[in-house]
Amino acid sequence: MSPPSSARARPTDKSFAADASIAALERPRPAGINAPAFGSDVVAETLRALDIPYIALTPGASYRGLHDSIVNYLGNTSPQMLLCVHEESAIAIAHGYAKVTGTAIAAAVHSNVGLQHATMAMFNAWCDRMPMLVLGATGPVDAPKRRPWIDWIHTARDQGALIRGYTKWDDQPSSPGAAREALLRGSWIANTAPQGPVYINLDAEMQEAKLAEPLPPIDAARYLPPVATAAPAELLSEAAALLKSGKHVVILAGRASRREEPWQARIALAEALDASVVTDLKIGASFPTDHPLHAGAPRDVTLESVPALRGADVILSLDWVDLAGALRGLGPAPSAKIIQISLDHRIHNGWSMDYQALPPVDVFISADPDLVVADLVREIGGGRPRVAEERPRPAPDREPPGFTNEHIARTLRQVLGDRPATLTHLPLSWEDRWWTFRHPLDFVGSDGGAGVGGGPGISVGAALALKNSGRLAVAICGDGDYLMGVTAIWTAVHYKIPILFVIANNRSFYNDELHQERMARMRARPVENKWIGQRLTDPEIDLAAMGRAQGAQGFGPVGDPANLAAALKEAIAVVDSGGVAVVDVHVEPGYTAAMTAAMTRAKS
Ligand SMILES: Cc1ncc(C[n+]2csc(CCOP(=O)(O)OP(=O)(O)O)c2C)c(N)n1
Ligand SMILES: [Mg+2]
Repeated sequence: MSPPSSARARPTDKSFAADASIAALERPRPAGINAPAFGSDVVAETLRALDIPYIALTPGASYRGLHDSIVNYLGNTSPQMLLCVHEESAIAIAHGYAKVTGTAIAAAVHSNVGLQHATMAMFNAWCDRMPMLVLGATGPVDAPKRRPWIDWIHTARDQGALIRGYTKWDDQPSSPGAAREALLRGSWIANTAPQGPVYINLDAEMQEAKLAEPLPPIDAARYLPPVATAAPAELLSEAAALLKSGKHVVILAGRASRREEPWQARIALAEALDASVVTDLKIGASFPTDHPLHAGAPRDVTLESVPALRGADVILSLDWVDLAGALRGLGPAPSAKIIQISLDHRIHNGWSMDYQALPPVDVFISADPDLVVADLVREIGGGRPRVAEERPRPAPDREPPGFTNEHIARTLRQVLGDRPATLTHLPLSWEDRWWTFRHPLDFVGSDGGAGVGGGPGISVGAALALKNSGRLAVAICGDGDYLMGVTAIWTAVHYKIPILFVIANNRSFYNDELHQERMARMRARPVENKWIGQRLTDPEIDLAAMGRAQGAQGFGPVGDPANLAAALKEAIAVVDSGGVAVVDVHVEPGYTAAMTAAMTRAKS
């Protein structure tokens, strides 16, 4: 069966099929069951009909029925369980997997408390527009059937209310037939652009009850109709004419899939228009950053960070995350004509304001830009093709002063050479000029919701999807981020998911030191107190040991840039042999001047 064709990865793409070496793990004794007998068997069977390879979970009695069905009815295959130490990891792993593949896997979380742990990670996935099928549980909803105390505290009248503001849809089906329908609908909604998490809450009694009679078989594919989101012809012509009339076109290359075809189409469009292209480190790579038309990838697009915007007469946003924010410096009535191609408005709601400020728009195309850009190129014609010459991004020869994240970038680049790698996460203070993206899988984007702690889990999920791809999965995490999500490492080690973690360890929640510095300056108070309540010292935490404690190989702390290359080489050898490596790098507390300036400008 296939998810809808508007889903961002082709469902027939078997390069993301379940991994054989993982499939060999945690094999149950065959239970010899070949027909569904309980409500939860129907749920499990539907997950299989949906072609979902994995279900990331932290266990809980509220879904013991489903747990049993996956192990003993399905044989822990299609989907296979990925045991996680924390629900936040389970969701983040599903998030990271979707970042690479464009399609949803499942996650299961225990009745209300598990979901409460899961919420921040679900918010991250929502803001990042990444699909996942989250299964929870409650009840028994019928009160007399509850066990004393525990079933009562873990039953909530409206559990979905916890996550309704940052999911596309939720449901609490009360029969196996309704549960099957809910899973089909949820998968269809989650995978249809704009994508996002859905939540399905399974009544414990419904899961555990015997099936009164078998459900009539259905062809699941017929319940997942493809949703066409291409542009109407007249709007396409209008946009093409406007773009052709532009003397200085700027393309804001926003949310996009990891597929190569739309990537090539964006290059063709930029070259046909001789347009400057801006990208965004908040989201995955969307344009080659060494292309002569690339104009920068700042996290915060302003006239200062992207001067090309000031001179633009036509601006094309391809689902840019914060279009109004990018245009803010041009005033409330920018003279440039604005074209927006996005479906995002379809899921804006009253709870979360991740929809950002309202941008002025002259031509609005309600479509998935991945499906429109090639049409635009055809409409515009060859135009003014321009051959992209190799232009290595500034890799300044001079050694940067001190020991900063820039050293991590430089040294990692040197050690990797031309080897394909995917950056699965980057720390907040990363600068776009430190790394070149030449392929959509070179970078999968940030956590989406700025929820610190997402980095490790998202990286493990991305690495799972990348296993056997020939790409090295590299997560570069801040120490705060690593510490909050560190137990995702156990899941990576346990399921033999190779990944390199490099920790930019400034022994601080340093981003917030900057905020305290700013407060002190604004209030004329002592700036030197900014570290209090921020520094993670006395004792310093041994981050490599936290990796080792979970079966990873730990390196460092590396306190001298001269020793970094050797540590990275050893760590990569571990990953090449199928392992997980953590390199703790003691960078100095402090951001580069450019980063500090960008942050203070943004907050002023
Ligand atoms: C869950 C959560 N808690 C707190 C914050 C506020 N916050 C933003 S950045 C940051 C510091 C992150 O520390 P680290 O990962 O070490 O990166 P650094 O700032 O040191 O570069 C914090 C605490 C947040 N965004 N998310
Ligand atoms: Mg830090």
